[in-house]
Amino acid sequence: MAIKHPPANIYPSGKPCQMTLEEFKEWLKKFDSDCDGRISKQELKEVLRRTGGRFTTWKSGRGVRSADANHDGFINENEMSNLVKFASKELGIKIVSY
Ligand SMILES: [Ca+2]
Ligand SMILES: [Ca+2]
Repeated sequence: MAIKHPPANIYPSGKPCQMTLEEFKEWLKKFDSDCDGRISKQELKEVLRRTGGRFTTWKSGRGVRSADANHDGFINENEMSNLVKFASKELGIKIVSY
């Protein structure tokens, strides 16, 4: 398994992160390995693998499906905010607004 990206800065203190929605979007973009501006199911799977390693394809598929408002199979920038609920539940990331 080739590591293509520099390690994403997740859980820097070993605790679930707090980030704003803007930071969350920036963070997600680190996982956009084909740089098309959207997060595919495959890319979301990588997010899950990096954050916990114990998450399944099924869960990543579910994350994409629940956030994918226009049902094209990808999370675009507008739809990323729909991932917030998924992120807080499955990834332990707290999205704060300030
Ligand atoms: Ca992508
Ligand atoms: Ca979509």
